[in-house]
Amino acid sequence: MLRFEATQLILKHAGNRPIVANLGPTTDELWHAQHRDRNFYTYGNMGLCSSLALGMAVSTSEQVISLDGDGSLLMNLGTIATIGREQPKNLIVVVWDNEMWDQTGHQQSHTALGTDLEQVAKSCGITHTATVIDLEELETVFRTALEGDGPWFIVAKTEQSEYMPVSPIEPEMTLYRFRNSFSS
Ligand SMILES: Cc1ncc(C[n+]2csc(CCOP(=O)(O)OP(=O)(O)O)c2C)c(N)n1
Ligand SMILES: [Mg+2]
Repeated sequence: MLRFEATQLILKHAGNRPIVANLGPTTDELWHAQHRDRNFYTYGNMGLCSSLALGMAVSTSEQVISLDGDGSLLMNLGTIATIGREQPKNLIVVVWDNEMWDQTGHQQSHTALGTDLEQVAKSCGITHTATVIDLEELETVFRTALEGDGPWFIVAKTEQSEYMPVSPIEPEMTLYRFRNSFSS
């Protein structure tokens, strides 16, 4: 599955829910798919996407969606344990697992060599988990996640694709727009 098409699918069902995006191609593709005030782009901020989404989830009753990456999550596996400990019902983590650190030159990550992030999530006490390999499966699982309680942890296997143009992200503007979208 292509991450861009999968991102479009997430947006199709996300409504106005906040989406936190991993750095690099995930942020770029989210911006190109649909720039919206409720996108929180984490350009340069490796490993903290789901930590930020967790913080948001415990601060709002709205469902929060994290679009994380295998390489970044591997750098901060502790956040999975914290999600398992806190059990935020309104958090949905989707991991774009392309089995590589794509942005820095497609180096193979641990998930290409046996590390199973869904099993990590399960062992941390997250009971709603799935691994999906195509858009159809992703749509079914994501819609189920939106309809019920979480936390959800969805590993979506994606393939390598061409880089899209870097999105014109201004971190201060991201914060400004995103915060304002909650106060209105
Ligand atoms: C602390 C830190 N180390 C390294 C980098 C360089 N870096 C930027 S993106 C990236 C790869 C991220 O991998 P993944 O989360 O799997 O996303 P993908 O690139 O595959 O979409 C790396 C190593 C960084 N930005 N910050
Ligand atoms: Mg990756």
